[in-house]
Amino acid sequence: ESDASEVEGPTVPVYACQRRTALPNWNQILTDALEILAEEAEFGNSEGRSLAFARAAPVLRSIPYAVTRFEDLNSLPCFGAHSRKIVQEITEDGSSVEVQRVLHSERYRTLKVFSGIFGVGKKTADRWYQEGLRTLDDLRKKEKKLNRQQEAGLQHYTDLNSPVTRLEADKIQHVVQDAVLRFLPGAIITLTGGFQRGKQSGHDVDFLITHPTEGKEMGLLIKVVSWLSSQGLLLYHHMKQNSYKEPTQMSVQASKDRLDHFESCFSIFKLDTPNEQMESSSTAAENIRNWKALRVDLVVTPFSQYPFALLGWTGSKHFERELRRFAVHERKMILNSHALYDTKQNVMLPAHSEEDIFAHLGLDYILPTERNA
Ligand code: 8DG
Ligand code: MN
Ligand code: MN
Repeated sequence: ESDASEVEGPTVPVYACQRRTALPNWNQILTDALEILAEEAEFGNSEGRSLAFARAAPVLRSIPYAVTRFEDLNSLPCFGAHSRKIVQEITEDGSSVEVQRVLHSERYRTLKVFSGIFGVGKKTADRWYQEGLRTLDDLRKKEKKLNRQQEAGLQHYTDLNSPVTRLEADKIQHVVQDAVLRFLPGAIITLTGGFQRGKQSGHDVDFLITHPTEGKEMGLLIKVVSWLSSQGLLLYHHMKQNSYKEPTQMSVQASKDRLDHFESCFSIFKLDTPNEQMESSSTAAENIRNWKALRVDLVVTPFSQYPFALLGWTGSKHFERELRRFAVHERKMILNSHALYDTKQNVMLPAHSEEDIFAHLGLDYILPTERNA
């Protein structure tokens, strides 16, 4: 009989797309800490440093137990000296000096607020910080030149930074479904992103729209968006044309392209929130706002690209990044939200389902609810 302490659990694979990462997260305190450092490094443009933390945290998300001792890390991949030290600090002292320093730093806090504005990326946030701006009021007062998207982001900042619930996502789905089917009966509308992974809340609602007859989806989105707009349901939107050219071959660059080329609409919906509480006190009912601003992404895909789009938009972001990295380095294949290409045989690999894509890659199928890396 072997000693219990020598019994090793199954080894954790290196790539996140080889792991099943279900909710809940047993190591939230540790993953929060590592993700704060990853974000701080990203703010500082230290891509390598950021990736090291960003790869360590999901390992802890994937294991179904809490790491309570630094030694527990010995059997886990993707942990460099720095990430190990953070875990050691937290398991031994309850918190990490470095993480606390970041959390309290003016720069991190400011960049966090600014990059939380819809339409403001890390570069812009940093530029504003360098210019001495610190708060949302600074942005409003200084009458900073904001573009239309940032203007809307600032205006709806509070709503857009409060989590979208599953119930709200379902309500939006009904609205979108109704609008799409009005113009294209037989269309398929799929809720993707975090909600597809089983999350109970998210920062936006993501939809893929397609039709089994390829070509029928063309021209649909503009009609849908115009109609939604005419109903007063959109507080903001911008559209992107389809810019995809079906390639005969793909380069590694195609898998590094973070943005895809589908026709899409990035919007802020106005969702009615009828006041469900009873007429309570005498406070003026007119002062109670009965709507909420919500971020919604609508993406239209030709049916033949739908499985790739679904895999790409279901996320998580880290899971996607790892799928593409695995494809290139382990299989010499190029994956993006449109297609999969085998560089050894020089062929595009078609797929009818997400399962087909995992099979092409020689990976076990991972359910959407297990992609919370
Ligand atoms: P959350 O909204 O619940 O917070 O999380 P999420 O649903 O996982 O994140 P997301 O920011 O809404 O992104 C959903 C997935 O969409 C994510 O894996 C990245 C993927 N995605 C693409 N193409 C594009 C694109 O062109 N723009 C954006 N923003 N996301 C894209 O596949
Ligand atoms: Mn989302
Ligand atoms: Mn989104």
